[in-house]
Amino acid sequence: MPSYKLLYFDTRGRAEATRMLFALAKQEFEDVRITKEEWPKIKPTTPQGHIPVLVVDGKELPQSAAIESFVAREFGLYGSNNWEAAQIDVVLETLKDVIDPMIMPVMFERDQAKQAENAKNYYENVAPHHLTNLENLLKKNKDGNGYFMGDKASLADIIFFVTMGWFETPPFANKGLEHYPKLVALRDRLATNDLAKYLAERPQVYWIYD
Ligand SMILES: N[C@@H](CCC(=O)N[C@@H](CS)C(=O)NCC(=O)O)C(=O)O
Repeated sequence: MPSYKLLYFDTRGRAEATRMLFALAKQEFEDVRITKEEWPKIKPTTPQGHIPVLVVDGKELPQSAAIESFVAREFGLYGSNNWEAAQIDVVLETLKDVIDPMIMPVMFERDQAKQAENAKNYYENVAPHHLTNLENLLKKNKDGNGYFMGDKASLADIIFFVTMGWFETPPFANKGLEHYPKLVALRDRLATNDLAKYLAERPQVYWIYD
């Protein structure tokens, strides 16, 4: 079995999905959490000057999405054939449609009045279309009462769970999600079943540094 070492900051950020994939696969890995003070020294030694980096038997893999796909493929969490993998990709792309218009205008907006205005616009004009698409994808499998693909949690469910995490933070506080009961139920199932142990034991850190 190869050895896995994941380098990232002591935040959830772009490493949390990979940590969850390892947890789902019940695979040990070294969870290296670099401090802000250590980072300037380590930065020039990384392949692209950024983290996360996954080190597999000494070989370095940068880029969070590449790392997530690699780990998912390693442990059978990316569908059981090419078609299923493509369906998982459809979920991942739909999740990008959900999250991309939220991150910069809302989560990273420091002007509170602007943030409130952007959040309102996001909820009223942007999110419903993409969240409806997402719930429709979930409903294609077991009427929306299982996972996005097959009989077990996959990369799609993990990226979904991480994406839903953004909705828990201010200024969203899960507002509006009641219109998507199957999505909420999947999030809760993952939290209380597949990821329960991981969530109970993970370091209590925020998504990003303040
Ligand atoms: N596209 C890259 C972006 C990586 C990235 O920007 N990482 C940030 C942390 S989230 C970083 O390394 N920041 C410190 C720096 O750039 O010096 C990925 O998804 O891995």
